[in-house]
This record gives sequence, C-alpha cells and structure tokens, in this order.
Amino acid sequence: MTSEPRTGTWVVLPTYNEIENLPQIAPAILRQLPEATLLVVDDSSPDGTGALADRMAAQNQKVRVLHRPAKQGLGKAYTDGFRHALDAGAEVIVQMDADWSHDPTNLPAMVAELVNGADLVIGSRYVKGGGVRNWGILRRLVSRGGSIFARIVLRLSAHDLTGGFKAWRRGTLAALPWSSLHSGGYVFQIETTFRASRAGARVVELPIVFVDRRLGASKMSRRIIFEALLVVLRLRWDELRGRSARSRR
Ligand SMILES: Nc1nc2c(ncn2[C@@H]2O[C@H](COP(=O)(O)OP(=O)(O)OP(=O)(O)O)[C@@H](O)[C@H]2O)c(=O)[nH]1
Ligand SMILES: [Mg+2]
Repeated sequence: MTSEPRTGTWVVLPTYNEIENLPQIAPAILRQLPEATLLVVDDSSPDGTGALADRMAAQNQKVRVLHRPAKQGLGKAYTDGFRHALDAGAEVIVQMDADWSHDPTNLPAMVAELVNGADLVIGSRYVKGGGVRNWGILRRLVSRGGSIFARIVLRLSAHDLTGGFKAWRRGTLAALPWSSLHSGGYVFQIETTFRASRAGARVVELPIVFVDRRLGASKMSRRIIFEALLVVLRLRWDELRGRSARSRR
C-alpha cells in the first residue's frame, strides 16, 4: 500500500531506448488526459531514457518513473507498471507504446468507452476505420497473421489481439491471474485480452491507425514471434485439458 490518494487515470508507458521520443510523447499524452498520471516504466535503457524521465518527473508531478534493473521483456515491465498503478488506486489504466505508433489523440475516446461500460478497450487496427501506416509487408503479415491465428485458436471475438494500445477498468485488470501468466514478451498482449475475455469482460474495439515508430530502433525479433505461437497454443491446450479433467470428475 502507498499513502498516495486514490487517483483516476494512469497511463503506463514502457520504455527501452526511447530517449528521442519521450520528451514529445509525454506532454502529448498529458495534453489529451490532463488529469492523468503518466508512469514511465524504464528497463535501465542504455541511452539514458530513465534519467531523462526522472528529470521530467522532477518538473511535473503528473509524471512518475518506475526503474527496473534490467530488460526482461515487455510483459514483465507491464506487470510491474500495472501493479504500481493499481497500488496507487488507479481506476482506469491505459497502456501504450512510447514511439508514436499509438496516437495520443485516441486516448479520450478510449477512456470514454470505459465510462460507457466497457471493461477493456482495445485500440484496434483490424476493425473498420483502423489500419497501419508505413509498415513493410512482412511486419503486416506477422501482426495480422498473429491476430487471426490467436483469434481462431483461442476463439476470441476481438480482431486486434497483438496490439498494445489498451484501456482497462481497474477491476478487470486487477482480476487477471497475475501469478500464472505465461507471457514475458509481446505475447503478453494476447494473453491479457484472452484472460479478460474468459473472465467475462466486455471488450470494445475502437479503430486506430498504427504508425510505424518515428525514431529509434525496433525490438521485434523471431524469438518474440516464436514465443507468441507457443504461448497461444499452450493457452488453448491448458483450457481444453482443464475442461476434459472437469468432465471426467
Ligand atoms: N520497459 C520496457 N519497455 C520495452 C521493452 N521492450 C519494448 N519496450 C517498449 O515498449 C513499447 C513497444 O515496443 P516497440 O519496440 O516499439 O515494439 P513494436 O511497436 O512492436 O515494434 P517497433 O515499433 O518496430 O520497434 C515501446 O515504448 C518500447 O520502448 C522492455 O523490455 N522493457
Ligand atoms: Mg513500436
């Protein structure tokens, strides 16, 4: 527990080597959500993003920084960031990338959808009005193919399962089975939507246009894609095994 007062909206922003993007994206987020707290979760970026975030936090009490000792994957960074926001009393928790792929101007509509009754809002590239800009064919295939694969294997109705632009209602996020999540890397996005859906969350997709990162280097790799395939299959396998064990009882 912390002594901080309960505060409404927290935006969790994981960073790894985003020193070129953070100085612009942070104020852009707070312009869209002036009441929000921005939590930068930095994994000791070698380029000094963490120190820059500290300087921003010293000048603006809306900015907080969570330093993690090493890069252990996006899922771990989000898990820590979410826990921090929940402990501080956040009612709405938004997650997004720091590289301008997720447009801060979408934020008010996403948060409004939660107020209208959604439990989880997905900024979605794969519904009408959504899309991707500046991505090569391979990257498009991996993302679109990954979403379709996960959608079929896990029998989910949401169309964008691989994206990381999401807004959560506190109770929905807090109820995820944090200690038994399988995902350390990017597949965390699929797994959290899957778990929330199975728990009965009302999931709403709002169209977004995803723009390839403005600056800095990509962290996508074959290993990340392979982990996603395995984890999706495992989630479905565990579910089917659990069901047949229950029916034998
Ligand atoms: N704290 C932390 N942040 C990470 C890690 N990996 C990626 N990020 C951040 O998470 C967000 C998404 O990562 P990206 O590298 O942009 O992933 P992507 O959008 O799938 O791929 P590119 O834009 O092509 O690089 C960015 O803000 C990254 O800085 C990590 O291991 N730890
Ligand atoms: Mg990116």
